[in-house]
Amino acid sequence: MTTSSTVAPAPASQQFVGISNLPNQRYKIVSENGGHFTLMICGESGLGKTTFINTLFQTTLKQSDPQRRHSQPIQKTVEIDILRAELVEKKFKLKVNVIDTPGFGDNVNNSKAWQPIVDFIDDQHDSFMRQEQQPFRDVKFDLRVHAVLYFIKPTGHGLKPIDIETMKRISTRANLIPVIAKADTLTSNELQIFKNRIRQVIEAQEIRIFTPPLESNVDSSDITNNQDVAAIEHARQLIESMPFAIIGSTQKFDNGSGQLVLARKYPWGLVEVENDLHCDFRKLRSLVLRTYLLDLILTTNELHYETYRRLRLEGNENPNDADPSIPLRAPLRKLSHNPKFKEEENMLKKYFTDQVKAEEQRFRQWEQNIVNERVKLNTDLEELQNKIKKLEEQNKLLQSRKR
Ligand SMILES: Nc1nc2c(ncn2[C@@H]2O[C@H](COP(=O)(O)OP(=O)(O)OP(=O)(O)O)[C@@H](O)[C@H]2O)c(=O)[nH]1
Ligand SMILES: [Mg+2]
Repeated sequence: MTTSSTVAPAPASQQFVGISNLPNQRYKIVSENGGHFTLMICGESGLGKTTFINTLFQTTLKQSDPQRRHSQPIQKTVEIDILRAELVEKKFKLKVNVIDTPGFGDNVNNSKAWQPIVDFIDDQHDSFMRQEQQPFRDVKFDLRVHAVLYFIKPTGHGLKPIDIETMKRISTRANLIPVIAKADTLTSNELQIFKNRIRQVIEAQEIRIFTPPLESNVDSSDITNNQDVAAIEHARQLIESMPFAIIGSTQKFDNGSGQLVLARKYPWGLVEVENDLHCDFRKLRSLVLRTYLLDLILTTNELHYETYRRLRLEGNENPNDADPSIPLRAPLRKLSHNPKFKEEENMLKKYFTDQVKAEEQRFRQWEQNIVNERVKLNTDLEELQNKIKKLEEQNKLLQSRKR
């Protein structure tokens, strides 16, 4: 069991995710912007990324199809998977997109393991920018990534070059939140040392990670001074706990006092997911889905998307100023990269072919109708001509009789 924090567990009333408790003015901004949030999970293979998503889903997300993900054991994630869910608390609804990514580290050459991840983030910025450039600027599809959880292997030693490289690239594009995976495999002491080492490397490598703002950015008329102080204290505690140590599990066990809790079971006892004395899961959930949800959305729009947009618009004119890790030109469209898109592409192709076929059929029918009409008119004409002929003959006969 690991002890990563001295913070006492929150009272039951705080067990809510808490989005409905956002101050009014924030609530309005979130709902006016469509109330949606996109979270991406990445890191080395087998670190519990998919398990973590299911853990979050079980505890906070209402699933549209609860049978789908829990009926079978988790398989290795092999392609970028987009899960959509709706987070409901009181009357507040938030659409959450979770992007599960395949873990890297299995290949002989992992030097570009970050490529699909940064491509995905860039593609979303690009797609948003294209939609904004349309005459009506009616953005219909926004999958810009608001936060990336980067899973670090609990080795106890430090960060691997691939972790540093990947985190650097992500941090220039999105809000990066590093987390220590499978925290139950380290002792409390080991974990603390590991956390310090990671913090040092992040600082030395100048990797920009998302940190809760320590000053209050909420309108003071909306909040009392005490709440302000509490918010700053909460932010300070979160910063001190970073990188968050997490445990994932979708299984529930009796915690000894008759309560069923999400946990991992060991011969010596339980490691509870939602216990602040065992791991930082609740802190991470609070940061991502509650307290700093709006900061994550706003910084994505104002910092990351704006940087991408500026660099793209400047293009090659001012290359010295540009961060080389952000593409200056539009990324290539890779519709068939992800089987999900491939499926959509195939459906569109089929729709198009069906439409062409139907039009062809209609045209043929129309052509046939014209031919039929012409045949009918010709027959009518022939009949009329015959009648005229007959009448002429009768006329001739009458004329001759008259003489
Ligand atoms: N000890 C421990 N094991 C975990 C934890 N979370 C997940 N696991 C186990 O780790 C294994 C891999 O979990 P996944 O969730 O499939 O890992 P992943 O990161 O999605 O793996 P890829 O899809 O291959 O990248 C499973 O056997 C999980 O039960 C954890 O917090 N602690
Ligand atoms: Mg997975």
